[in-house]
Amino acid sequence: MKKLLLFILLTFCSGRVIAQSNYQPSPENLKARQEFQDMKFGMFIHWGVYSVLGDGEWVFHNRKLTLDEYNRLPKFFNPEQFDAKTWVALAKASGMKYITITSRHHDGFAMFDSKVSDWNIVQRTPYKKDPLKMLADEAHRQGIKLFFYYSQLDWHNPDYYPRGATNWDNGRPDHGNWDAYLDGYMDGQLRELLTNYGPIGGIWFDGMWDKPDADWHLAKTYALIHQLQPAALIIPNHHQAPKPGEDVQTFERDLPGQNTAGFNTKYVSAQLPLESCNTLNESWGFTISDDHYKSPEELEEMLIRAAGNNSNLLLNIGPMPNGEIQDDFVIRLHAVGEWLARYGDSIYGTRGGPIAPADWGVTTQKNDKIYVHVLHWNAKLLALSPVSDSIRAARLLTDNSSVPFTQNENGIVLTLPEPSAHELDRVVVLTR
Ligand code: FHN
Repeated sequence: MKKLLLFILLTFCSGRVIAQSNYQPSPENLKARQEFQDMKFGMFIHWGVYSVLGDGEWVFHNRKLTLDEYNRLPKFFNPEQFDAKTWVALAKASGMKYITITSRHHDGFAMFDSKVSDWNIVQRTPYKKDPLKMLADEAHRQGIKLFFYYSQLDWHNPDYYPRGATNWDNGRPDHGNWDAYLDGYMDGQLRELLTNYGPIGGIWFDGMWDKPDADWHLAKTYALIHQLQPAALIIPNHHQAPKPGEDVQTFERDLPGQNTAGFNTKYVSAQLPLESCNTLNESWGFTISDDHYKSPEELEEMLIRAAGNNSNLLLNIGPMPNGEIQDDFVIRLHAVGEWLARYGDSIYGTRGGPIAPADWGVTTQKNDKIYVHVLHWNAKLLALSPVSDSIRAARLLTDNSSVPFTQNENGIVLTLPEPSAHELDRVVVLTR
């Protein structure tokens, strides 16, 4: 009897692993991918106990702190001003349709109520509450999707061993149980995130690049996620071409295929939804001295160019240790939200357009419309490469006024109106 049970168990488990390597996304998952692409704009939030030091999320590593030193930090982390309602409302007012928040970063500190270890906000901080639960409830209430960032890299857990490229001597022993780290600790926490917070958008992984050659038990972890929530999307920031079981390809500080950051792959999936993440200033986690804020126009152009490259934009802010989001972020995000209230039709629900992105601008498309986003073009005439459909009308998005055009086998020529004062993006809507 025992043997039979073991046989059934092994067949079931190995079947799951094989099923993941021949991954066929479920209908719910395919629907979620479409919805993900339609959303176009998300809020990335890096928030952890490191914010107390105001020096970014890598401070543990960058200052080569010891475990004993870093263990003191949670005691100072008491974000009494945190208000989930305000955060979600800000995302909405900014025109963002989803939020991706760090459930834990490379310091391994769980910003949620985890029973897997006591290295978490409920047990180690005076705050004692679970902000991710409050955020998840509020996101469900306000109708915004919530994704959890999860760092596979861990600078705190001794079982993250052998250690990777970012290793330093912080007082951990020179031994550890890698399998226990992955199967017990990490999968245990993922199970918590996928069962205690209602339906979530997905898991955004980061940190595999620390040990690119290690066996990360991906098939097992990915199968667990898809089994617990079939619609949850797996979004890995491993900087490589997508692997079986992954649902979205993400790029860090780069548009798809443009490896200006130096660590992204140039491979762009033709099947998976695409996402590009970037920062509002230059930092991910709260950095007190970073005032290099991008202007609303720069942020809008980033979003427009992402959409023109068939990608979402996930724009990051790093809240303060008291739980507030600084005004410098709020003001700029509101401005982007106002721009989207006017121009959102040319962004939401679109896919990359039929004309290749160029310095002058990009195109997006939805149903019978092609949106020509003219960003940098001073001349009256703009020549576009040929498209397969014949164009019936060309109008300005903002006032519906007609835009003169000609079309032949060599392409389309638009006679552009003068931009109105401070207009970043002249959007010409072509109807086919
Ligand atoms: O090391 C992290 C970094 O802190 C931040 O989380 C970014 C976000 O994409 N990802 C990592 C670097 O690839």
